Amino acid sequence: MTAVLSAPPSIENACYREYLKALLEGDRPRCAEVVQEQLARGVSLKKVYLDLIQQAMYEVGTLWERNAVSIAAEHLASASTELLLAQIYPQIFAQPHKDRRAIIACVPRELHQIGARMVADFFELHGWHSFSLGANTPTAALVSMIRERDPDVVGLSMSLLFNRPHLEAMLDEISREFPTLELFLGGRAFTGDDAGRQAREELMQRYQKLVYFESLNELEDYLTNV
Ligand code: B12
Repeated sequence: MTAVLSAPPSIENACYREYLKALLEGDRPRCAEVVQEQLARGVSLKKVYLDLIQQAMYEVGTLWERNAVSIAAEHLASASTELLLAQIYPQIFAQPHKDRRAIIACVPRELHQIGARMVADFFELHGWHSFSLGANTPTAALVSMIRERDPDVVGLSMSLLFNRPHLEAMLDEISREFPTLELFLGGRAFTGDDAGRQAREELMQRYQKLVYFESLNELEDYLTNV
């Protein structure tokens, strides 16, 4: 008899809706339960990150844009999400580690740090040591940490296209000081519309070591093949 291979489990819509409802209500225990239930069902961490946590934050943004939820609700959802990521982190950190290091930071003035944090976790999940510097990282601080930690990769996150001058100033400085360092770029500023696409193409032409990653899927390809 031939064994039937079942597809890896995914997040079901009802589960996603329940998570989003709990997130908007500020019901952190229920959010945490949903996350743990999905991981226990065998849903991959990548799917939990992308199809539950990220998807819900994008929807919170759409609801906020339409005035369907308040700014306070958006802040609450962000704070709860960061707490959930911190709760998942010990499971990620349990992976065996290799001698590879990545520093992940948001460009100056950039306050959107959840994506950068997920990226740092994802490096960790693949056995790298990651150092997540969070929102609004000053260039001088990043440069001194690069000197200190000697990373294999530095990843920069930017959600707002109007922060591009700060990103370029940061890239100028890093490229001058560390010309052979691999630089990764990502964030909502570069996804979706033409302006974002054009910006990332111009940046990759200008900075030879810069590589753009649309999502954790492309990053996973890199991390499993490196
Ligand atoms: C939460 C949130 C906030 C929070 C952030 C809190 C925090 N702790 O991070 C706060 C309240 C601070 C905030 C503020 C603002 N926000 Co806001 N925010 C959001 C929201 C709802 C969710 C962001 C998020 O967490 N996404 C989830 C993460 C996981 O997704 P991600 O960032 O895209 O990251 C993934 C990928 O992009 C990629 N990636 C990201 N970085 C990197 C880096 C590397 C190296 C790699 C490889 C990959 C990678 O991998 C990640 C995982 O898959 C978005 C809505 C949205 N659609 O994104 C609006 C949104 C980004 N915000 C918006 C705006 C306008 C603002 C404000 C200007 C509002 C205001 N008037 O004050 C300010 C600006 C603050 C600033 N200077 O940065 C707009 C931007 C619109 C635009 N066209 O640019 C959005 C899209 C909302 C909307 N629908 O209009 N915001």
